[in-house]
Amino acid sequence: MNGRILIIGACGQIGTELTAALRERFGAERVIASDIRKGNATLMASGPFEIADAMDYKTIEDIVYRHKVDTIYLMAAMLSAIAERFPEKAWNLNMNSLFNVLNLAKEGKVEKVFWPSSIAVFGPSTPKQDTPQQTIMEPTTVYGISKQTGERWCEYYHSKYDVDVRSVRYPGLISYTTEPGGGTTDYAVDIYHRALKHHHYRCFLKKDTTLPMMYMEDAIRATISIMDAAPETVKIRSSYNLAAISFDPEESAASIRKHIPDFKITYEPDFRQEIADSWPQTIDDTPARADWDWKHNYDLNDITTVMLKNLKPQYG
Ligand code: AKB
Repeated sequence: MNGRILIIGACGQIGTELTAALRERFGAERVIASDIRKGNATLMASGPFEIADAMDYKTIEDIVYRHKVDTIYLMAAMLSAIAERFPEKAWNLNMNSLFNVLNLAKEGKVEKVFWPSSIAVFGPSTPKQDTPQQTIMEPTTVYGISKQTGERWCEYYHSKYDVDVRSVRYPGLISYTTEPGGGTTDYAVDIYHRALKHHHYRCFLKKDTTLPMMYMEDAIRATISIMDAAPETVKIRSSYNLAAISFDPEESAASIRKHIPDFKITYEPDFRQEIADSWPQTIDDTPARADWDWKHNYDLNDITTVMLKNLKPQYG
């Protein structure tokens, strides 16, 4: 990599930590953060930042030229729960931003692209346990439909135009730096904030709703690893299954009780239950482990320990 990196959607849950990790590795000046609005103070102070709408091709192209960008991470997206409220907006954002970046690569203006997919590409007819890389995919959410379509376009641009695009299907991601924004797996982060603040969490999913999850540090490592991998080792150009652990809200609460014994969880499922019920419970990520050596480090108890330790100062 000789040019600079552009992160679109740098102020979101993944983008914030990805920006920090890439700046640490390549130097602040080589990593351009951009988003539709400013991010947290640490991110804003850490290096170059551009306000940009991911759907505006001209603005993105201009940033690419001005900063001599050769690699783009497109992290802007509308997640599953919010997308159900704004289907058309979600479709436009999730698809147009992807086309902008794929077209920049097709025209030779950037060399490499990362685009995130999700376990949301699967649907109720997909096998729920050890969901394979290739299987039935009939997503029933707007977000899932946009991610599945995006995967097809990534593969198409790779095979027809030789675009070097790489992607993983993220599970629910757990982090303390930036809160998640509008997903179905958000409970797995909210629960730590509420546990510290109120010793009680009212969960919007049922207690036995098992979903695939991952600690953010693992997710960032996976993202950077697939981008580092030699092109011939990245054999899947739609998107790779990526797994770490799976748990339900009861198991999450039990791990918190090891630190906060009087913590209570109650259940009031809402519309997000139907989304969660349509997704896999466990994921088989053998191709990612075989092709570019992926492995996770954090299990549920490790995540709980690190989340509570780092969030505690916020709640006194
Ligand atoms: C969501 O819940 O929408 C996301 C995802 C699994 O992609 N966290």
